[in-house]
Amino acid sequence: MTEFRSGFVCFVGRPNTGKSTLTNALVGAKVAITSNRPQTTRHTIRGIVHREDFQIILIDTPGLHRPRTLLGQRLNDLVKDTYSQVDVIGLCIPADEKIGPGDRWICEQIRAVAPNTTLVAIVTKIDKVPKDRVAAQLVAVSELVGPDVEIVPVSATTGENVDVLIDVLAAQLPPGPAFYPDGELTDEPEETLMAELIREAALEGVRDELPHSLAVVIEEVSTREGRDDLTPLVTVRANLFVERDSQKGIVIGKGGARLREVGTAARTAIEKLLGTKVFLDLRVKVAKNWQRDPKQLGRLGF
Ligand SMILES: Nc1nc2c(ncn2[C@@H]2O[C@H](COP(=O)(O)OP(=O)(O)OP(=O)(O)O)[C@@H](O)[C@H]2O)c(=O)[nH]1
Ligand SMILES: [Mg+2]
Repeated sequence: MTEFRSGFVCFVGRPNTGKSTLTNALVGAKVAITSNRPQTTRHTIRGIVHREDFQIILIDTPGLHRPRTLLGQRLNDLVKDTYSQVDVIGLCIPADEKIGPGDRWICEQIRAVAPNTTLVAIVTKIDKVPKDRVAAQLVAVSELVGPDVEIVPVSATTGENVDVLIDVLAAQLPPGPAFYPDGELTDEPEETLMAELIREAALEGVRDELPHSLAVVIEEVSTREGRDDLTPLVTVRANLFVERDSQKGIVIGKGGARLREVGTAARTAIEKLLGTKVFLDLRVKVAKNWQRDPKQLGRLGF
């Protein structure tokens, strides 16, 4: 019989490199929201991969970048804290973008903060480019991380090589017992998942600086009997914060049209999560410049 292995793996990389999509693909369920806007992930999220002879606790982290706000600074600190607490660091680099100063900077940070932690390089989004470009990226990444680091090309969207990546990561884990009971896929509280699903819906289609300005806080969740007395109806009240009055108008849209769309998309996602009918009451509020204000950051959970 093989000895059971367990341990922690964190995914790091520039914003938008596919860390959260990959986390979901490995877990086999949506535990992290994703979007094509950079800085979608704002807290570390645990996703758990269960197999007969190992358990991987994946830690999805916010993308690393040069911080421009207090929020950015806090997110960077959070990621650096995680480096030292894991068995393996998975450095994510997309197949369809040139390696840049951002990747080199992250690599240096990893080496400085966690010199003894196993590094695995992951070339993400390989479905987006032809095979020869994947091969060229593998060479470029190998020059970045050095010859001793294993490199795995993967596509979270098509699932190509996802199993290979799981095995490579599992092979690096120490012997040990499972940390989470069978079937538990994340440690995210339900309220956090709900807030994130609302933010994901709100991110869809907004541009420029607005994605950074969005924050969601769940105010109330209550359950009561539905009209037919069989299906419970969950009421979720949530506030969607923006930083300026002008942004409020954009989020609400003409005659409330955009907010209704966001509400419908979020409600559908929350219903799927909870497995019940949901009444979602969404309000848009202004929290002036919350990204730069320590007090407001605290209130919003950062
Ligand atoms: N074609 C393709 N697109 C992908 C793949 N993985 C991620 N994407 C897309 O890339 C974008 C960013 O994905 P995320 O998973 O949110 O990226 P992230 O690294 O978590 O981003 P931050 O949380 O902002 O740091 C989304 O639009 C995804 O749909 C992939 O394997 N193939
Ligand atoms: Mg993410």
